[in-house]
Amino acid sequence: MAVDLGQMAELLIAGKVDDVEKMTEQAIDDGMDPSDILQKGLIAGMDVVGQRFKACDMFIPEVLRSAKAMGAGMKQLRPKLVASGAKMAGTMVIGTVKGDLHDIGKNLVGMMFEGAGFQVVNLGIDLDTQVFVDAVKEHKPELLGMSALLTTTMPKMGEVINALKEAGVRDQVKVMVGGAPVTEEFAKEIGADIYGANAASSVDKAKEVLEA
Ligand code: B1M
Repeated sequence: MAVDLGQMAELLIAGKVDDVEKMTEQAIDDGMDPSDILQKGLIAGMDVVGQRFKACDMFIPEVLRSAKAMGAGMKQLRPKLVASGAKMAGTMVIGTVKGDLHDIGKNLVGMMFEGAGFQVVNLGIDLDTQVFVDAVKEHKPELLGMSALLTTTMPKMGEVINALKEAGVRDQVKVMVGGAPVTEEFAKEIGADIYGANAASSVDKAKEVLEA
């Protein structure tokens, strides 16, 4: 019987880590489209978690279980999502800015870029401005990606861009910013090159800018 992605979303909401992992594995074995599993199963569940969290209908420990379930599913999906990336399209350094611990979306974006053939250096979360600058100097990436999920941490992205200028490396790298509260307008305001609304469209936009 085909895996029910609606049920997968419900299990994610309920924080059933092992069940979500097994179901994702089953869906992959059944030959389901990895992007359907991601969108209609995992992300659909996480959207509901977000709504309930906002409505104070779910609390941090429960949200963390759901996030863990999402991570377990993504671990299974990862090889499928990156499999299509045959040739190296360039290097991308990505991280979540200082004060921000959210990493699910950032990791997803990183996976999509791996899938598109980029070598991805994932720096992690809660990163000092200088860590981004040092990583640009060390890895000399074509692309620097920053993620922020909080309105309070978004300004850190502008600080990193300014620090890249001060370090004399701003012209060597295209900067992409994204995350739920980030907008195209904000990206322009802080001088980013690319605004990424979601993982899939970010890859297309970045390729357009890098190939221009
Ligand atoms: Co947090 N949290 N959280 N949280 N959390 C949000 C973001 C919030 C919107 C929830 C809400 O109130 N509705 C709200 C922010 C409000 C605001 O600032 N406007 C919020 C809050 C308030 C908080 C705390 C302050 C709560 C508290 O302690 N009182 C706290 C802050 C901790 C901190 O960071 N310092 C907190 C903590 C947490 C947990 C630790 C419990 C957990 C994070 C676990 C983890 O990441 N490992 C958590 C979670 C899970 C969420 C929600 C529910 C889900 C986020 C998520 O993973 N979404 C979130 C509500 C929501 O967004 N619906 C919420 C799924 C993911 C695939 O989507 O991350 O948006 P997203 O990524 C997308 C796009 O945004 C884009 O592509 C991705 C894929 O399509 N994208 C990029 C993201 N980064 C990109 C980078 C790019 C390009 C595109 O280029 C580089």
